[in-house]
Amino acid sequence: MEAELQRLREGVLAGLAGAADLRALDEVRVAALGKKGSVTELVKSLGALPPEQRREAGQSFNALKRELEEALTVRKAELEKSAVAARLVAERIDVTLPPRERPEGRIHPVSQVTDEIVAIFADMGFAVAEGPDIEDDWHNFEALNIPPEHPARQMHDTFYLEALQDGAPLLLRTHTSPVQIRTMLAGKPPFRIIAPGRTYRRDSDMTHTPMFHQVEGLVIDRETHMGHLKGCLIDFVGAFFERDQVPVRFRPSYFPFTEPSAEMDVGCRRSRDELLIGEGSDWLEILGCGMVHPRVLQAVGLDPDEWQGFAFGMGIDRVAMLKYGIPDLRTFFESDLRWIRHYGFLPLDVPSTYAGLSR
Ligand code: 2NM
Repeated sequence: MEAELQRLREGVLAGLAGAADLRALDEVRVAALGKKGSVTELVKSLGALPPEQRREAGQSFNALKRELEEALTVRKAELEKSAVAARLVAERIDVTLPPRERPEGRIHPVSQVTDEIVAIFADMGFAVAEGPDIEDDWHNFEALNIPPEHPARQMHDTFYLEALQDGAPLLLRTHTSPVQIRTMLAGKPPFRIIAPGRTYRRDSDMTHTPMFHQVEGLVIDRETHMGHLKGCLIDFVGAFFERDQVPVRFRPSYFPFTEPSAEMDVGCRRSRDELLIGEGSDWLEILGCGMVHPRVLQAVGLDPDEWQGFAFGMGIDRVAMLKYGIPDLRTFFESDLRWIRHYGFLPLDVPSTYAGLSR
């Protein structure tokens, strides 16, 4: 009996020592201490011994079992340690190596221009806010002073979903303004945010795609006025088109959510087949803006006698086309590799206002 125990012990200890990795170790564990393992079977055989031998044998079996379990724990820790060491060697990265000379991937102009716009407004102290693409009527329309019968609802050509919420259909947001609504509801003024993202309208032709990208901005404070709006947006177009004295003009306009409202044009020159922005005697509409309507402030629980501010919105796809001379909007979403190789940006051309937006 004693000899048998000794053989078993040495066999298992040799197995543990010889296990080259955690998997092999586990096999040794199962073969010895598992449900049908050699040690387990030995313990089961105790019952067959005469009662006077059982006690002593039981003690030595248990001692063996404990010893083997302990040896297993020690070996497991060793193997885990060397597994980590092996991984550290195998996955070693030399971060001082230069990047690939010719990276294959390209950044889509929409992503690049979004990053440019974010960089410019981040410099002015704006934070980026986000919200869901699927919205409800209240956040997309009602809170923005667009009641059910308002003509702007047709203007917006909304995609309604079959899913209902409180009996009313959910919808795809027609602008990113609901993000501003959610931000104002969730926080405390002052606010200074921009909301870039996907928006959706039932519209499809040369210059419209059913999904497009917008960025909207919002500033709410106690004394924010139209002068701040103008200064902010004039600085923006100068930074965006990378020119010092971009001619601009503000034309009166109408939006349900702002009063007064305006559209901003930038000076441009149209030659044969080129569009030059930032000089010239023609005008190009670039964005919509205005002072946030008191009813919008009331809808989010702000007192219009205490808080006021401005908002603006612009189409990212459209300004991307203008800045980078891309003629057809629909090509943006065709996933054409030749197109992205031509109009796309290198991953390391990260826009920043200090390095030069597009260099
Ligand atoms: C525009 C033009 C003018 C706008 C207003 C708001 C909000 F939520 F504060 F009321 N967000 N965005 C706004 C104002 C958007 O897009 C052409």
